[in-house]
Amino acid sequence: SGQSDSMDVQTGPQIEDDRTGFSIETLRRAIADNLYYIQGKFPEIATQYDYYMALAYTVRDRILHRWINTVKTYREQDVKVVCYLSAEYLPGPHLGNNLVNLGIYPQVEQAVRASGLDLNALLAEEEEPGLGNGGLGRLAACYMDSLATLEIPAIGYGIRYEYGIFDQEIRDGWQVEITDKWLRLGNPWEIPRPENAVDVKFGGYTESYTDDQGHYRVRWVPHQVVKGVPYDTPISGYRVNTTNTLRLWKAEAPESFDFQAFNLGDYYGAVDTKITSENLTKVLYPNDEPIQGKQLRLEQQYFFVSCSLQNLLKIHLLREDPLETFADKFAIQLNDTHPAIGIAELMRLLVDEYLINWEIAWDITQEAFAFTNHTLLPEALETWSLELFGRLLPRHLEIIYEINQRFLDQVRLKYLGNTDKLAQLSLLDERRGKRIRMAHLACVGSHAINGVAALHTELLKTGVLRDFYELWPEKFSNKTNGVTPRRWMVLINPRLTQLISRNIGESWIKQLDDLRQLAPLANDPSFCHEWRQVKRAVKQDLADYIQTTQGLTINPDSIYDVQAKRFHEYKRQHLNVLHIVTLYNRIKHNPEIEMTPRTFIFGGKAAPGYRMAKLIIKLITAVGDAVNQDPDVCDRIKIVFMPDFNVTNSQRIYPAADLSEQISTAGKEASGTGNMKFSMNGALTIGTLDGANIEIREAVGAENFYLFGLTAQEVADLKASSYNPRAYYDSNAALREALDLISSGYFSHGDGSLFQPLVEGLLHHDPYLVLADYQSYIDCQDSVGQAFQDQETWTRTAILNVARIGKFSSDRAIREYCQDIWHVDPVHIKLEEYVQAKA
Ligand code: NBG
Repeated sequence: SGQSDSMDVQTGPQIEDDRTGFSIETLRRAIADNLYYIQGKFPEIATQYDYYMALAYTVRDRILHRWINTVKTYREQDVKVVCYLSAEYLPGPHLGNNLVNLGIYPQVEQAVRASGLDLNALLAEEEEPGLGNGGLGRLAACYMDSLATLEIPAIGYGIRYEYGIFDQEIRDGWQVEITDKWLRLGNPWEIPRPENAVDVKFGGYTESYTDDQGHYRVRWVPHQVVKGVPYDTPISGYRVNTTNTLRLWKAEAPESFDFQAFNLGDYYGAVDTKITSENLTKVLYPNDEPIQGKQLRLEQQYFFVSCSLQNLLKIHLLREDPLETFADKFAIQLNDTHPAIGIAELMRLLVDEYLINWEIAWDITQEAFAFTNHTLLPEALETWSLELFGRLLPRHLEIIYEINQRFLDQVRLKYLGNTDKLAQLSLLDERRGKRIRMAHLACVGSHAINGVAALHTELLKTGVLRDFYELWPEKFSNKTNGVTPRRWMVLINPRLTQLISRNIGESWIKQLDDLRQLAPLANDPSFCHEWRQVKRAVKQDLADYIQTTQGLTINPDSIYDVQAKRFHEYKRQHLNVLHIVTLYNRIKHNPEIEMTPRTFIFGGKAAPGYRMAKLIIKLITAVGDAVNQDPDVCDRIKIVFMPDFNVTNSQRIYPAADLSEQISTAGKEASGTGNMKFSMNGALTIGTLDGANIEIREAVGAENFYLFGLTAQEVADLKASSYNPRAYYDSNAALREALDLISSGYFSHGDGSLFQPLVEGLLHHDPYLVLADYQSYIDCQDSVGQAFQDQETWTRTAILNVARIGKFSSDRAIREYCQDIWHVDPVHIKLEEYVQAKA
């Protein structure tokens, strides 16, 4: 049986149920049944996708059993539940992950083989839900995994976008965006719950009235109502029965709301309403920064937050708990400011709909909410114009005014006569055409505020949120990000997982600190040898994949030097390119030069409207076209751009990397999480003192980390002292030569203008200090190249990186949130047998 650890089914003499059994024969039969009864196909005409669906339903049945028991237990035991509010989730493909968590990978592999099929081929059929842009959405997914694994009652709330993040194709070296129709072939992992639909209001006006008891009340008369329908996806924990819920809301037209009166005799008008309503959750905004002034975006945010809070209140009242205890039963986490409108919405629901008085409602709200900030970039701090906001959410605008007035009264008392403080702290930015500051709303309405890495939290306290820190230092804490080792090691790197587990057992999968037991093995030659064989095999896999998908041959013995993340100037993919061009120039000057062969691998999407990011992609592919074909290079440099970086594709990349590029301008990357995934899989990091890099370096040891570049303080100082990038160009011959080669049109068929915006931008502005860090980066890369020659030392260093990476498990992060912010405890789920449950 696949159950172990705390997955205790009460066993006894029992015939395996077709929908819960784990034996190979039962699984094989279940797949065949589902092919027939769910897909409506027989083997002669079934496609691989049909078999994938049949298998997915087979696995879902086994999860359902656990899911139902989990929901039942939470209801019966009246437990405190974590509610994670996030506009984005990037869970990645579910099937493989569920096999790992259920502990039935080997059985399923055999059952699939017994059906004449190949499990890897079926896994490849799954279309991942790309419901996020990058780190923030993926973090939410890692946290959902850890919550379930730690047996913490939790619901993730979000939006069921019909089109997720676009698929990226590269044509003529440029990024092209293709719509992501991920639901086209159905989604076996979700269950719609139309019976739990809720109504969400938009627009209109407010009016006051006096209720029966003579109280002053406000009523919101909306212009439009949209129905939110929840779609639930089970989130299984690793080797536990706990299966939590990811509840994503889809917008539909309501059946009621004057639909008939409105559209009497107007059939087309009625259909129109349906279309406009459904537009709301049609598409994810593909930007990693807020979109200024897009009404639909604000509608999306309010829509999913209102649905979720209404749902929570319903659950609470169903349990017959008084509203005053709401915050004892729910901890609501705001994943960045996108759901911050929830603070005003909970106030509205409590005050207007449930008639609670303001002070009590405010206590409940502050106690329930906590806020995580994910960025330091000032342009990423979300604000909404009063005009737009008031038009869409007239009642919330009033509530925000009220919150602000009461808040500023407090501030006034503390800072007598200091009008600057009032202006700085206010929820309203009076300068730039009157805007609502969502981060301020989140801070005022939450009892806890956190950053996502130590440096980031410090910079919040001294930078963007400094006034709030001065006011309420006790609200602030740091929660360094983490990632789940189930997906990011066990699932994607079975070879490494087996090597580790054979030597130190399996406990590390749930207690990542146990990887420490690997440290002594770094001095064991035969272990090191096996480690190298594993790495070599994984690198060969990636080489094969690149060969088949792109027809490009890469050398598995070269350094796989990888930068995979969203394209943004602060992440400095162009600094990486300057290194490549510098190496290329060295070869052109001296074709005989000794050089450790490198394969530069890039992956990542650029926001469709971010011209500079897209130009950097073009530069990479252009340099690749020239260098990969140049006979002088003799395979010492290869450049690969892997299109469509998403969870699925990333899973091939992390395990194969030797070198992880984490080269953002210090003080700009809040944390980074890719940095953790690379290290866990035995890559060494070349990085700046930014985000979680700092803590990774502390954990693995400075001697096992390639550090370069300015510190956050030095960056700030240099920018304050009128930074002159041109001076670096003038004084550094190699840098000048690299930039000149790009400007000359060498990589653009003689067109000297193509990359001018990039080169000119660097020479005259260089806001992210690429030129200032250039030499330090080149020197550091030279020592990487040297070090790779000594494979024994390199391997030892890689092993030590993995042995010391335990802190960066999302389990550790979630434990900290549970203790310091949410005050929730694990709830053990026991399985009732289905046969009994039915009776
Ligand atoms: C991103 C940061 C990353 C961080 C993730 C997860 C946003 C707004 N922020 O550095 O850029 O790792 O959040 O915290 O997407």
